[in-house]
Amino acid sequence: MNQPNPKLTRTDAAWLDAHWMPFTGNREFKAHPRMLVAAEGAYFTDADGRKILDGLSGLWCTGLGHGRREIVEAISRQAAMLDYAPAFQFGHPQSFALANKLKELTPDGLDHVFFTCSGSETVDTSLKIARAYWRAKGQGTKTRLIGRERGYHGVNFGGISVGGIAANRKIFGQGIEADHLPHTQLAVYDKADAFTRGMPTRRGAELADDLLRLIALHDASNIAAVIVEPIAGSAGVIVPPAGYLQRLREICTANNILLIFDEVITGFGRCGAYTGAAAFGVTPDLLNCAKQITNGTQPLGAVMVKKDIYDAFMATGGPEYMVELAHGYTYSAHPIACAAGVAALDLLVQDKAIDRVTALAPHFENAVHSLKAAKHVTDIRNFGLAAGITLAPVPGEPAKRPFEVAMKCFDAGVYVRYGGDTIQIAPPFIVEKSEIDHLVSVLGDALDKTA
Ligand code: PXG
Ligand code: PLP
Repeated sequence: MNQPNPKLTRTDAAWLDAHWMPFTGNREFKAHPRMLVAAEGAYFTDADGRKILDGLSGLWCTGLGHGRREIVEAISRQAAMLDYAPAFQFGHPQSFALANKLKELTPDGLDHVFFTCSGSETVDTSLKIARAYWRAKGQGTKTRLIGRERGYHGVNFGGISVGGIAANRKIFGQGIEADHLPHTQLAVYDKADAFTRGMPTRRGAELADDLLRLIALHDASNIAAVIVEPIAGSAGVIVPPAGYLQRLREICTANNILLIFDEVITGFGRCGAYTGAAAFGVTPDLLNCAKQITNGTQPLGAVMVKKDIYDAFMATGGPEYMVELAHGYTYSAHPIACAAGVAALDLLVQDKAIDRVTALAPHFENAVHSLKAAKHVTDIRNFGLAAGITLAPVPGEPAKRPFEVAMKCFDAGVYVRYGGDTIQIAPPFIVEKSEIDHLVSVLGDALDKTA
């Protein structure tokens, strides 16, 4: 394995302060740096040479494990062959190969792919396409966007407007015109729904009917799209109640409203299917993905749209030399990112990763639900290889306990993610049952040792 450059592993405060780190307690981190210097398979290596089990697949993006040779080689070959090509008005073969691969692996009908460089850009791109689509169809009043409480749609202005995590919205001023469906974290409404395994079946589909209230309030002639994550990931793995997504689909179709699935986390394996759409049997009009496409090795996202949407732009775009959609990024369909995507999706298929997630899911479910009796735990939700564990809050400091638990896990050689009042786990698809057991046992100890 490559050795880290000791000159770059300085941890003195003056050196660390130059980087304002994202979604990080900078003061805490810089006092107690957790420096990762290498990774292979299901493990990181930290600056002290310790092996750390990767319990969240990076940030939900490295399901095939780290350092996969085929992806590394594809990246290096592409960097040597064509490091960059202008994204506007020119093409290169990798983007077309990747678009066709995405089309193959996702539900029928999502036939056209617009590339971006992240999940957040993907979300804002999808919202812009939705508005522009209605305009192209002569229905330019359809501009309002409907998200959902507890939804995470990245951090750009469109994404935080439809997003439903209060802390990510409140400090940034007013966003674009949006409204929100109620969240589907059932145990928050009724404790009897805590510790539901997999998809809730007792109730919850009726929460989709709130869309009818929003339509009555704003009128469908003013609404462009509804955007939801099939499973809300960041908010703590909130699994859709049985029938809920079907109901949203029916109401959107009946009222001429586009349905966007934000599959940045659920796409390409996490649910034991290539998409959440496939796992739950509901096809959206636009499907957003990112993260797992490249196995986390290169920043890349994609909006997939139905033929009717693409065709509407082609039909109304004016003379053929004219741009049909005034949107795109310098790095849209970056050749190295696309090469990584092609290699990673090939591996996903070759590894039979979907079968592996499906086979591991029952073991994972039993393991995480064994924490029901652990200290502080008030709810556990799971699906595929993802789980969210809600902890009783320290009064006034809901994020404190999850932080402390995650740090204790890290000290014990296991990385789990904490956000709000939850701990999230999402091990790589290549994980062994014994590693799942180890992860859960370390987490259980950390919970017990936390005040
Ligand atoms: N949509 C969804 C559904 C996401 O989960 C984004 C958009 C934004 O993607 P980018 O690439 O701009 O970060 C996400 C990202 C966590 C966690 O710990 C989740 C995300 C990112 C980082 C951490 O839950 N989701
Ligand atoms: N800001 C300026 C001044 C630019 O010139 C550009 C792109 O040319 C951007 C922002 C957008 O950058 P990107 O295309 O990487 O999103």
